[in-house]
Amino acid sequence: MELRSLLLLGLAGLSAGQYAQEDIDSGQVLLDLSQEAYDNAWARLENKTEGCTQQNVRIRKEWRDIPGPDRIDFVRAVNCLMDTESLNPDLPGARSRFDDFGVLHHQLSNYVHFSGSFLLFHRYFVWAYEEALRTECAYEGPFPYWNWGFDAHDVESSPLFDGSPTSLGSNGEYVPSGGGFFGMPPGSGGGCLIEGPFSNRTVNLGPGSGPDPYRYNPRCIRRDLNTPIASEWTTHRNTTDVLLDSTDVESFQALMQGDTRYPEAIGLGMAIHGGGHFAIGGDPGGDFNWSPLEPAFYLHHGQVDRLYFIWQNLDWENRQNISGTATMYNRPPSDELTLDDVMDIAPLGEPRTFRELMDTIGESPFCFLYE
Ligand SMILES: [Cu+2]
Repeated sequence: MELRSLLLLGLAGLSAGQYAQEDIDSGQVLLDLSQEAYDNAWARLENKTEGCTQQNVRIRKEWRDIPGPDRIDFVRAVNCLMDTESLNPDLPGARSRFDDFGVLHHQLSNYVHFSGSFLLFHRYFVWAYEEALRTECAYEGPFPYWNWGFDAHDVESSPLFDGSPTSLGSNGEYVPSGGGFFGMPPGSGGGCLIEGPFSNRTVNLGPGSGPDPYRYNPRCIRRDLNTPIASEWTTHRNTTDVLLDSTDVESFQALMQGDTRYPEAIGLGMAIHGGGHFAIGGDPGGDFNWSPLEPAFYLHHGQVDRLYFIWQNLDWENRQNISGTATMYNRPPSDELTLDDVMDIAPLGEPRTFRELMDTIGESPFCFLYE
């Protein structure tokens, strides 16, 4: 039987065994599942004439599928956000609208990771960043994500990090004995960005290990690209297995984050979510609280949200739930979140219920698809 017909057969019963390992490893199965999810979501927009429609829906794209001029304009818009006044005038280190995203992430870190809000908080957070780029800095191109598997065996050559004008800047300068997070091999950088976009910018807040997190602490952006981590945790196989092995949102978010409270996630180490973060590494990219101050954060979490989009839209009727409590690892213990609970991201956006955030084409507030 052909792959296509296998795909059309009961998606609820997907398992890795239905696919040839070489097609999983090459990224072909991931692309096929992505197309299937896109088609399903597109069909849900059929006959809609108001709100989010096939005419006005935005399509998010992989960085290398975005034309050079749009990539350059995206970098311009991020720089613009870094030059736009902060909404937190009372915090000495928050110098810009770009910094505000780091501040909110820092404030919520212990509630939006390894908790019931992980997927939807980050969906809303990345969208609010996209909105800021569009409304305050006139970005009009597609919003990008990073499909890690393309670069997992050579992150240094990634079009995201090759240092060209159409990248997000280069690796950091090599610093011997830098890196080595959690016993993993060190990265190939560790110092300040050498060249390209953002190599002239400063990080204003953090690091997480510092005394007062909101003090003004200007320093260069450091990056520590790490191919050993990427090739272990963010390959096409790693990514596709999460999609194929997750039967409900509880297992999906556990496998995505390597949540060791779940037997099936033990052995996944930092998993694809942590793997993408530490494949970039450095300061602030490798900082649990302040990672959004690294411009590549939003492309990494774009891919996290894309996988959530794919997984949801492969079986939309059954995949609109949340699972988990309001605190990280449920420490301290807190109530199970419900769809009627509110995600507050002030001052970056309106309070929204988790129910409103469930559908990327649900139109209040979202209207986007991933190709
Ligand atoms: Cu986060």
